[in-house]
Amino acid sequence: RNVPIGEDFGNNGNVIGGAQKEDEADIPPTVGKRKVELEEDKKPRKKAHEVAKAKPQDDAKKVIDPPGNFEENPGEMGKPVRLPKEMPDDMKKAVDDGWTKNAFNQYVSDLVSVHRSLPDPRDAWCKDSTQYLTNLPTTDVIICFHNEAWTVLLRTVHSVLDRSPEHLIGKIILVDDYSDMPHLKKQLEDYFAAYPKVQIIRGQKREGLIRARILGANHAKSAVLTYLDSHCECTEGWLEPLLDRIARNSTTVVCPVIDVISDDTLEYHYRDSSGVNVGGFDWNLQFSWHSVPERERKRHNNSAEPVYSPTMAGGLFAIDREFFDRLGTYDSGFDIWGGENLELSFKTWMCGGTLEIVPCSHVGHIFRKRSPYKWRSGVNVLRKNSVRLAEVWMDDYAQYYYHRIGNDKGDWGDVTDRKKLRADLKCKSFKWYLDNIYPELFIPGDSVAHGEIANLPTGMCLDAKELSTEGDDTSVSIYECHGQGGNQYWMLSKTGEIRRDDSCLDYAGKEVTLYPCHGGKGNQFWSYRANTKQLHHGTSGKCLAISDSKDKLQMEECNVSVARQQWSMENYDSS
Ligand code: UD2
Ligand code: MN
Repeated sequence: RNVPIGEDFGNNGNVIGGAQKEDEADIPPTVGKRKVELEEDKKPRKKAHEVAKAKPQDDAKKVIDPPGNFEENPGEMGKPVRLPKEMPDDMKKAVDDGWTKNAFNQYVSDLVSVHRSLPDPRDAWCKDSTQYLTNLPTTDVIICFHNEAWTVLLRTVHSVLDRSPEHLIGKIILVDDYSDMPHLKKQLEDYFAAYPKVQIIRGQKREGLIRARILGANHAKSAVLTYLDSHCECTEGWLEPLLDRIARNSTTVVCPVIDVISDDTLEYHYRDSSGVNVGGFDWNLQFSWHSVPERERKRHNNSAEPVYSPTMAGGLFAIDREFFDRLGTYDSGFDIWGGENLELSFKTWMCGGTLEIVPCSHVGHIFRKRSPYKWRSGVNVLRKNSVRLAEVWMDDYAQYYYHRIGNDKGDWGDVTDRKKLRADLKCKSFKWYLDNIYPELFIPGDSVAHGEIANLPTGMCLDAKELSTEGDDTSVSIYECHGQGGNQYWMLSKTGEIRRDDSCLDYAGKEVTLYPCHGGKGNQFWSYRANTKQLHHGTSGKCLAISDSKDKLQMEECNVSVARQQWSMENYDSS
């Protein structure tokens, strides 16, 4: 129950790392394509040789058109493509297959031009090109993929070619992380033969995205490396504001604003710069989004200026190639997926760089609700990566993550080299990072108690899933104490909140729920009386108790002699 891979990780904001693994049998061959990709009359900056190349040969076996008078050029200007509710059986099957294979609506993607137009999401201020240096460095764009859908991958590459100044792109390096989908074999080389900037590199075995990115970097020659996921779309003017920051200071690592491309309709959603978020993380070492903190807002006159971000989401960023090398690129002991974004974020800040989100640069990404590809059977990959991260970079603060995973660290391999890297670079402490770069993060050691909240007579513990984006399951229940942290990990703050990261135990008169912490006490205010072991609730004056049937929580009149109101708090420190 403590968030193993395979469960929904439940994140704030967009689903990043909200994916769950699927360890299924081999992916069936692709079906269901149609001719719309060929009808390219609307694409921006079209070059003659780019036309009529988009159709994957072996996918063309079975062409299923949507019925009736379906839109002519669906998805242009980032508009949503909505399939009819009633679909013929073969079409419905093709749609379902697309979802199964990709965890997004591949059928819809196949209807949309790989050169489709997008809205321009930039603030007016960003379009004044005189603010960017004229002599910008060249970048190689590295795109790693494992079993990506054909039209989605092509659209990613074309959005780079179509919407970047040609002289700023050195190469586009496609790193195939051992895909087995047929359209990603020779057909890919054939297609990109007409595009001299595009280079394809094949891994000899499944490496995972981290080692695939290192492989890509090893083939890069340009001064700057820009990484993108294989299901992105770059918007007009995305590149210059990123390169400008690096040209001014080569230790600045930059991320675009990541706009949301709907997994279902492929609609392109964006917000103006007042809606920009920065990256954080929680003690489960999961990435999370937050609004720009006040202290950071104050540094700027204009909300479109680059903002400091404690962490990056991971997939979309640009970095000076030499600085990346100096930081030891990524830890090559990380497998498949996850944690590398925090590793790069922590060391960027701790080892002399800065990490920024650049609101003038927008790139869209298809956020998926689950991970469609195979991970590694029998290994908790994410935990292994996170333990390596914690061992090397987090000093004493690693204990909070370990507590959260029931101190079950598994086998994380050898990190001697990574520790040496950190020592050689004379990087600052994790405490420095928290104090200066991420002071908003709630530290378990600053709380009155952290760990389990157990009902003494029954051995049952307060238990709740992470608050999910959809806000579906916010109820708090009880479950036998398991000592594994996870869903039974709580922090009692000095201000009387019972927290799980940014969620708080909340009672508004009905159920006890998890709700985003608001800092206003009220329904989220609890006081623990160590002598009577009761948990008093602020506004209601009631006490937290376990029902007589011992299967749920209830709030009731406080009574010191009632055992079901007695709780013990792990790591309780009344001073
Ligand atoms: C987010 C990041 C992703 C990465 C990940 C944590 C964004 C928008 N996305 O998850 O880039 O940092 O967090 O590790 O910030 N891939 C491979 N080999 C594999 C698995 C994946 O090449 O074994 C490719 C995959 O095709 C994709 C990229 O790596 O292009 C990222 O994978 P994802 O899209 O499943 O990750 P995502 O967006 O959920
Ligand atoms: Mn992705």
